[in-house]
Amino acid sequence: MRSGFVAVAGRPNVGKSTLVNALAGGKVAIVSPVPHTTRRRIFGIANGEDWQLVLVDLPGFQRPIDALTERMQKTVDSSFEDIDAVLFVLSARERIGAGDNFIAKRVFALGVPVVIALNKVDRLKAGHIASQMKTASQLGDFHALHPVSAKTGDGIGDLQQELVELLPEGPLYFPREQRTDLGVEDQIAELVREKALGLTKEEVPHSITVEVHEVEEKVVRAALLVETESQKGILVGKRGAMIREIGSRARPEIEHLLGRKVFLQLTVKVKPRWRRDETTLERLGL
Ligand SMILES: Nc1nc2c(ncn2[C@@H]2O[C@H](COP(=O)(O)OP(=O)(O)OP(=O)(O)O)[C@@H](O)[C@H]2O)c(=O)[nH]1
Ligand SMILES: [Mg+2]
Repeated sequence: MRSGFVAVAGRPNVGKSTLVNALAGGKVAIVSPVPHTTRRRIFGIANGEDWQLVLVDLPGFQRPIDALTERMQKTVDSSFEDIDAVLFVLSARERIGAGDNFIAKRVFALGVPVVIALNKVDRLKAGHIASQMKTASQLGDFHALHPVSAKTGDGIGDLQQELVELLPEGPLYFPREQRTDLGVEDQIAELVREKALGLTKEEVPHSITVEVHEVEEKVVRAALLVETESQKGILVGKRGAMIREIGSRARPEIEHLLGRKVFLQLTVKVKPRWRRDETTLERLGL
């Protein structure tokens, strides 16, 4: 039996969570077009006949600006301990530059194999992919470099196999049927947040957090917290249209997760400066 942990590092928005979902063979982490979507460490667990690969999805590397982002970056830093390999994710659609170099310095100094995934190669010209691969290969002494598309699944099988081959002998860390370490309430909170992120823009997505209050047989109650009255107005929408839309997008996925039909009751509350409030962040598990 081979098993182990692979930390997923990279700049915000390069597709780390999408890649973790693709490698884990199902949705464990939420995804959105907004950078800084992932706020906490989430395990995505993939199983084979004689292996278990635990992908450690992380927030993107960033310069902290408040208590929340400080905690996010600390999560990243502390997750590089006790891992067997790093999956360093780059976006083929962006210039590989200073941000990636900064991360490269960190991950190549860890003393574990680094596999580079050049993501988002879908619909890119072969010449462009080749030149991005060349730039990526200069980031450090990598173990392997895989051009992939987390979105279409292109190259994911090969990448998974590569990571599995790097795993040491080890035990089954999680039961085979478990795909993530996140509890059900946290998974529900994340799904609601994902739908809210997809429907808002500018500063609003960053000001949203979700608290699940109750998961009953037939009802799930959750609150979306924002920082200002005007953000609350946006999330509620005209005659409640926005919050209804968030609910109708989140409910099917929550039902899929729970394996039963539920009524999803969402409310919106203002909690000024929650991103700077350590007590609230602690309570939210961030
Ligand atoms: N075209 C294309 N888009 C992708 C691919 N992978 C991810 N995306 C998109 O890129 C955006 C960011 O994806 P995420 O998976 O949330 O990125 P992330 O690196 O986890 O972002 P943070 O958690 O904010 O650091 C989303 O809009 C995804 O749909 C890909 O292979 N191809
Ligand atoms: Mg993410």
